[in-house]
Amino acid sequence: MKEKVLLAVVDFKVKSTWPLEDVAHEMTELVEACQAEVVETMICPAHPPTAATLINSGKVVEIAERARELGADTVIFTEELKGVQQRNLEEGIGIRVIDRTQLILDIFARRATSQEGKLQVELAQLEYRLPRLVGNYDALSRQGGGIGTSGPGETKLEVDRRRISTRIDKLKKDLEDVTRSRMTKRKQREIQHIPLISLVGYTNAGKSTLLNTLTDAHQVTKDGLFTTLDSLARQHMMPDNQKVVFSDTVGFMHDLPHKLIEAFKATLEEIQSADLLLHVLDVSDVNHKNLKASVDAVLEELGALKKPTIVVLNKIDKIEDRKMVEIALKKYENTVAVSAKEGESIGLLLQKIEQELGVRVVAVDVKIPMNRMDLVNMVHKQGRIESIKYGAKSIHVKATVSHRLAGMLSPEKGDV
Ligand SMILES: Nc1nc2c(ncn2[C@@H]2O[C@H](COP(=O)(O)OP(=O)(O)OP(=O)(O)O)[C@@H](O)[C@H]2O)c(=O)[nH]1
Ligand SMILES: [Mg+2]
Repeated sequence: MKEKVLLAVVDFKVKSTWPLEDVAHEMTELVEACQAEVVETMICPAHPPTAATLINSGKVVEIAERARELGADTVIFTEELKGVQQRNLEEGIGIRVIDRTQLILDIFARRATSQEGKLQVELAQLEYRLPRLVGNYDALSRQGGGIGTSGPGETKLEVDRRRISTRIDKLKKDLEDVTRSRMTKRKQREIQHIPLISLVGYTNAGKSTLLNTLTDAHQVTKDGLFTTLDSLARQHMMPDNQKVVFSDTVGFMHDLPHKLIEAFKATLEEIQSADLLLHVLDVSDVNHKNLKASVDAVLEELGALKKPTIVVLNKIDKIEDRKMVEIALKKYENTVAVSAKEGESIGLLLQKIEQELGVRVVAVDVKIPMNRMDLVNMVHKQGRIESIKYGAKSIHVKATVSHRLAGMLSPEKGDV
């Protein structure tokens, strides 16, 4: 049976770019990503917010009654709760209470498959829990599964602060090792001068679908939040014979928990070292302006907002009135409108990528001395070989390569 969730939408009564209905809708999708169902949504005033329970005490009683009537298992708050607030609410309502951050961390814990992903999620979960381990923090048993219980688990919840801190230090060290090996791979790519193009965007925008359409990757795509957690990079030969690497990574969301971004820094470094970003935006979502602003905020935090970027307006097949696409195209800078799913306008996107990279390739017909096998290897790695003939003294190569490599192959032409 599905876990029953009562959603407590906290209303600070301040004007926000994210209306409460949108917040509630997105939270419902997050709950569904945990295979649970929202049985009731309650707007809970918090003006002013209270230190003890965040929301008004009368509302706490109301939630408790409603939760009992509906047989709810968990109450999820749309705003972050302090340790003491969470504890008081659990006491007042009588069932488990978690907040949005815990919900997102839980989804990540369920989805993480790589060693790096698991380390990152555990780190974020422990860092979230550490300041909340005060007094009788485990008043309600967290046994028996359900949202908020995936990940480090019961025994770790009961260990004291010191042991959690030790574990955090260990996780950080392990992550450093993983990051180091990632850096080595990146260095190799840099030596080979293969441009890196990172796909970024709100979760569910269609990043993985686009990667699959652009390359022969088989990334899992799904209508739901946070399908991809681990980065995947794929080499691809552009129509102008320039080799590039496309990389797909975890999606963003508005108000993504800071600790989570911190913990995922290693994965997100792919974005920081990219030569070009493809910001994939679901333009069929009426809310696309907010979605873009939220992604930009995370990019800013990563120091990647100023990178060369193409805004890829995706899912245009879902828009009946093509005038809307025209309007959106004018709204943002450097845009292309595509359908990653139907393959529409992908050629246009590739052209734009080539323009942005500005690296044009040239055809070469050269004889490379026998003692310069290193150059032949570079042609193999970076360019496309049309023909190769091994002579007695030299190797006759016909290939298409970057300007830079062409200059190295025939230095007398000085084509650098
Ligand atoms: N109609 C339509 N649906 C699309 C298009 N591109 C992606 N989708 C659908 O949107 C959903 C999400 O696609 P994904 O590629 O998994 O999205 P993502 O950005 O990788 O999502 P996360 O990994 O969760 O961040 C899937 O159901 C896709 O089939 C498109 O161009 N048109
Ligand atoms: Mg994905």
